[in-house]
This record gives sequence, C-alpha cells and structure tokens, in this order.
Amino acid sequence: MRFSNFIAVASFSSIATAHTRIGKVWVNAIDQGDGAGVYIRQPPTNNPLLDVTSTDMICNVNNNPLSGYVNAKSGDTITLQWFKENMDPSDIVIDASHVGPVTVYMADMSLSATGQGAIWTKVYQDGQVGSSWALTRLREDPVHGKQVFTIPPKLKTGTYLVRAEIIALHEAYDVGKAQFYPSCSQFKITGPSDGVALPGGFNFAGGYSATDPSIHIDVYAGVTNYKVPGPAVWSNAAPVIPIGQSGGGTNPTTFRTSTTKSATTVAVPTTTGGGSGSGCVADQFAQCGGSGWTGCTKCPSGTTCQAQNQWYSQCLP
Ligand SMILES: [Cu+2]
Repeated sequence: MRFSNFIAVASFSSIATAHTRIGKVWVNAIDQGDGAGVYIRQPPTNNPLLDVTSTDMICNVNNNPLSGYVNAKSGDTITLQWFKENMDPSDIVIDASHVGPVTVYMADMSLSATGQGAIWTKVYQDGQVGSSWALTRLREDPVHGKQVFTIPPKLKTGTYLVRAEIIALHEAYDVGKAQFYPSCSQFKITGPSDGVALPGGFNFAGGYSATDPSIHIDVYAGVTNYKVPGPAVWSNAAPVIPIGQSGGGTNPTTFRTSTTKSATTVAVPTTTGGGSGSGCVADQFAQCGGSGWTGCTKCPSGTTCQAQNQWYSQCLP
C-alpha cells in the first residue's frame, strides 16, 4: 500500500514549478498593492528551500531590505496572497500534491534588518484540523491562497518582518525533502502606548532540524493532529483561527484578486467580519453572494455582483 503511494508520488515529483510564493497583502481587507520588490522580499522563483541549515531559511533567497512598508496597527487583520504563477483567479496557488503546515513568525527589524539571530517569534500556526491539512485548506476555494492572521494586539510600535511559511511535506518521507516556502514582508506597526516587544528566541539559521519528526514524516501514513515544528505560538498572539474558518473579526471573503495593479481598488473594509454582512461592501473580486452566503452582498463602485454558479457570486468590473 505504502509502496504504491510512493510510486505515485515519485512520478509527480517531476512537476518542477508547481510551487508558490506571496505577492501582496491586505490590511483589514484593504489592498496594499503588489508587494514584490516594494514591501515583499519576494524570491525570483517560486522554488522551495530544502536545506534547513541554510541562512536562506530566514527570508528566502532574496533577503534584501526594501524601502517600502505595509502600515498597520497592532490587532489588525492581515491577509497574504500566495500564488503559483500569477495573482489571477485561475491560478492554482500550489500543486494539490503539496500538504503541510502554514505559519507566521515576526521579528523586530531594529534588532536585525535581515532577520539574523534568535529574534523570531511565532504568532500563528495551522497544521491540521483532524486530518485536514492547513495547506490544503489554504489552496482550495474559497480561501484560494489567502492566508489570514492577526497582528498581536499588544505588540509595540516598530518596524517588523512578517515571515509567513508553508512547509510542503509530500516528499518528506525522505530526509531533506520537506519543501520550505518562507516569505518576508516589511511592516511598520503602530501599537498601544503600553505595547510589548516580541520575545524572540527562534533562529531560522539552524532552528529547524531535517530529522525533526514533523519535518521528516511520511504523510501517506495517515497523519492526524500533526505537530507544527518550531516554537509555541506566543502567549500574546491573537487567538489562532484555522484556515478556512471564519470569525475573529477577519474578512476571509476577499479570496480573489486582480492581476492588475490598479491601486485605486480600495475596498470598503468590513470590520466586523462574516455572519451579519448583508449590508456591507465586499472587496473587488470577492464573493458577494451564492447559496448559503452570509457575508457582504454589496460591491464597490465600478463593479457588480455577478453569479458564477449557484454557490458563488463575485464582485466583477
Ligand atoms: Cu512545489
């Protein structure tokens, strides 16, 4: 049984470019525009890292400080767009063979602008809910690559690196074959006057071990309640909401995005989240209706709510 799985997987491993990276950010559902080379230290390709001892693990292979920042406040809801080829609704985000955890770490840039040292704090993690992998839920509709987390509500004012990471475990039955997809974005965060610093403590240069049972793992053996590698989530982080579940003041309805920059696509944020959103305005390309839909049903000016099928209507120009 395991042997046949192994063959099937091995034959797919030649899909060389079915990988992923992050291209843009929303703050409280407001589009911050394309971030590559602006506020995201985006690697030149969507290829994974394999060597956990490499300093590239810190912020991937293009870890160079940028002049741009995402401006946000402590407690804001942040959405990160993962994509495979381009940020188009037809993009597959990542190949469906890829399963594993999804995390967010943060580091204070005043300690190291390139994230060197034991300065990283985990603020979000999602491994599995039962047997459902975080990465599968991130890839599938309606999430479609939009990773949501909350800036720790008590975090002090400062400049920060936000390091989101996917670990794809589909070939991790061999040591050294887990695929790491770290992505660093630069944030300027305004916090409360009594804000607290990140505790730090984790160093991505050598922090992971290739033989960690969460990194060297056979995911075809029926894994449930997977333990995400790395440190525990910070006690001052916002409560973790698993990918695909609503609540917590997030706006998970903005799962489609435009390929064009059109910086004027300023959405009206829905600050209270799903459930009572019939009067609110959805983001451009976001869901605005469909069978069972309880989120926002109005569309921003210049777009109309157009039914794509029984279950899904979308704000389209
Ligand atoms: Cu891949």
